[in-house]
Amino acid sequence: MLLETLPTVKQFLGSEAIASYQNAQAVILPIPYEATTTYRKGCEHGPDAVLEASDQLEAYDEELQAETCHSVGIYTVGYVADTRLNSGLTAEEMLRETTETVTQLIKDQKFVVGIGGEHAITTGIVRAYQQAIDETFTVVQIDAHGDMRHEFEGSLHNHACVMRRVLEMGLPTLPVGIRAICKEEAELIKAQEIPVIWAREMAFDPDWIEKAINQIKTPKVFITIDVDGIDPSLIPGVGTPEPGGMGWHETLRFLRRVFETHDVIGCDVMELAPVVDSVVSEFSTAKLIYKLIGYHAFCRKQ
Ligand SMILES: [Mn+2]
Repeated sequence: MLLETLPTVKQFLGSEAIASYQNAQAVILPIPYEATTTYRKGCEHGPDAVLEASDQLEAYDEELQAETCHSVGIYTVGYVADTRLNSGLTAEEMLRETTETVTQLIKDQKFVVGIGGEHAITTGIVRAYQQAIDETFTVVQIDAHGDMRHEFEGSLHNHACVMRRVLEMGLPTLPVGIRAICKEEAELIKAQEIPVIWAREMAFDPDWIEKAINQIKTPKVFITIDVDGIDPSLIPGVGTPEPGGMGWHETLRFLRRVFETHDVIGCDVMELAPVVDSVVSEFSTAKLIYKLIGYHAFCRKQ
């Protein structure tokens, strides 16, 4: 798919986004895809809510002491895998459309942040990186759930299966913040010795961040964030909320350390499902995305 054919959207940071596609180092890719949500629906409206909320962000980042958007240039491309318009397409077709678009963005040397949309679509993003890069990379997953079921409710592309598909691609993973899995996933974690950073352990271990960083064995990393990994008191607008999630500052500190120690090739931030009459979830998600772009710009391993 050619980028020019994608529908135009509201820009991340609104009028603050001053870069053209050509000049932007960071590109936001909104993916309003929702097909298999099992509990609370609405994540296809996540990207729009984040873009709307991003208008309220401060351009200046007090931690990084910079106006990230002016240093980097951020451009938001049009929607891909939009189930609001193309509900007839299969999951495979949606994944293919996503892979094609991300492949183009990688070719144009953009730092991509995908905004979901359902977590299932991450497979399409990761696939693009695997095809473009000839070395292996670790997929760091922030999530409440394992998402490692072989299939769920008859679908291999259910959001509860996304990390199983990633494992099948032969990529190592580091699941972080996990606090809900089924027996099948528990057995898989044991059998494949997947280095899970459990939410219950991080709550009592002040050294969890460095322990987690040491578990990443490849120089390159892709970060996938299911916003339900963060505590629902901070981001209640998710499909399947789980208590006992990651705190705001520990999430940011962990992410910053990943950027400082590894080469982050791309990111996505998935599963935001807006809550009526509350903007806290989408604003926090917008801020998280701005932090990812800021850490990539100012903290990355050279
Ligand atoms: Mn997930």
